[in-house]
Amino acid sequence: MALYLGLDSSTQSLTAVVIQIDDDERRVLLETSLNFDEVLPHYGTRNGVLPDADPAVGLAPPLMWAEALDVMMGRLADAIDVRQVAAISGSAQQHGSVYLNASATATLGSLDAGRPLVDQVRGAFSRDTSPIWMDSTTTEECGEITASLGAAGDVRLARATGSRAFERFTGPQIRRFFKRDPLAYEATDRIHLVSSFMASLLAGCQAPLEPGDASGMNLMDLTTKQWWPEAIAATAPSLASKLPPIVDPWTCIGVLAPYWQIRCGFPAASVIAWTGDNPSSLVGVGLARDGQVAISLGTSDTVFGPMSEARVNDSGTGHVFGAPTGAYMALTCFQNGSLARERVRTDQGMSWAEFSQALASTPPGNGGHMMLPWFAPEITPPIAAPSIHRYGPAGGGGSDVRAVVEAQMMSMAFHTRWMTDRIDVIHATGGAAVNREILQVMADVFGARVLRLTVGNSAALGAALRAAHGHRRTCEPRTEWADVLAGVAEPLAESRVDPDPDRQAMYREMIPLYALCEAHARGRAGDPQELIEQFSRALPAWSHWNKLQGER
Ligand code: ADP
Ligand code: XUL
Repeated sequence: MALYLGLDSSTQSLTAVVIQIDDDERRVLLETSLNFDEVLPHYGTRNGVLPDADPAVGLAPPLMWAEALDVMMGRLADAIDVRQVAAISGSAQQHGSVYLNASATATLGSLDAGRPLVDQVRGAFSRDTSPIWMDSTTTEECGEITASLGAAGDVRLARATGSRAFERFTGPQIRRFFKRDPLAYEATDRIHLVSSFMASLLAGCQAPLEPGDASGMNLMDLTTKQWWPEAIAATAPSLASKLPPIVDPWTCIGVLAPYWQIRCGFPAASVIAWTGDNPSSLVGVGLARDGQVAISLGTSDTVFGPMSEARVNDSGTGHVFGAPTGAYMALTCFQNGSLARERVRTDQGMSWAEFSQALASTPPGNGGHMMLPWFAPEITPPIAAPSIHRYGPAGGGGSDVRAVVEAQMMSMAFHTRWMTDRIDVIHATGGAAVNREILQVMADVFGARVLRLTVGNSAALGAALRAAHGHRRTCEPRTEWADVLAGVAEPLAESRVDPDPDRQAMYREMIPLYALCEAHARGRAGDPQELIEQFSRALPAWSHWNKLQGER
């Protein structure tokens, strides 16, 4: 029996998925999660992040991720026969960086199975916090990096690296660290992403990066899949010597360190390079062709899909990353995802069941009540400070629930038009994908069929599949991705939600209005109030939608 372990170190939790892939049996054997706030409360995080009075700051303790790994590997040893694990890979929240000092290489190479991991790695950091993807403090550094790339530096950066400078991307974060604490920067021997840091702990050596996660740094040349010297020079001094090498995504970077073998009973399993959670999810949701996208409704919401060729978006929203298959993927990230839905739910004192009920009992179009739910700074569109804007008739209660979900779906549809000419199928994943009423709004707004994945954590499943793929490739270099995915990463047929043609037609008219509200809120267009009033007067009554539903 060959088992493959995938780990996903996300913002709020560490998840493990174990799959069995034999010639006659393919199945998910185990899926388990460990919530940082609950299991490791001594780090004082809230939703996995260190509380800070400034909403633009997003920091987390990397030691917490190391301790979570120690706890999880112990739990796995209790739950399954870990001696059967042939290979391990993983994924992590993208962009976050971990700063190690010169003692780290020796520490990683001599981990003592008799002592907890955290006690041994505590002294290996040159900075004890990691800026993560929720941090938006680097607007100034983004400007500096862009400016030093010359005229049209933003377009040059986007074309070379797949993204213009984004606050959460690692390059601008590294520059800020270098500016604010030059001594600690100098004492930094290696800058890891969360993914390569976790891989280093498993393999007991300094792990490399692969193009999927490295393309989230504003530092990698998308074509050569190696560091882009101009971006490196524009970011911080001596940076090239501090960055890990970039290897193919299926590279076996070593075997599991003796620490894990002795402490938890694992064999010398292959460790396959880790990647970012979004590239990992691409295989975890089984996406293969253009026209298919996945929408992950996690802490943030992300829309992503495969791309055979890197088609960079000059308008500045969205990113092109490397994909685990060796090709590319497009992605657009919306920070106010579950965070905003939860905020509205809590403000209304509702359970998730009541939230769903509120969606089911409010009319599509919400009588013209629209909300721009930027409870936290937003990535798409870029909004620096939290702000809530309302348009149309006053809301409250169930109307606020519909307003937040409709706004999120319309924003996603509007800002991802560059990614593909046509979307016919959406694979939904992430914590909120269990909510059928949310998926119905998604189907209606995008005018596409929505299917939910069997395994909740597509990033961890993707990691397990990448472990299987990388391991098989070492014996059979021509291993096809389709052979690895078959029978494991497939959506639930009964989860299918189809768009309603009348609602779809209504949203087709409403999306441009939503875009006008957004432009107005950003000071780029006049007040759309009158147009919204016209639109709401033409909206059919709730009884009309109910009747249609009854007839179908
Ligand atoms: P991440 O991987 O970013 O840590 P998850 O994908 O695990 O996040 O999603 C967690 C989120 O899912 C929670 O913050 C919660 O808001 C949301 N969630 C859980 N259950 C429901 C539900 N029934 N309806 C809508 N959202 C839900
Ligand atoms: C993607 C992004 C987020 C994180 C969440 O660019 O910032 O999706 O990867 O973990």
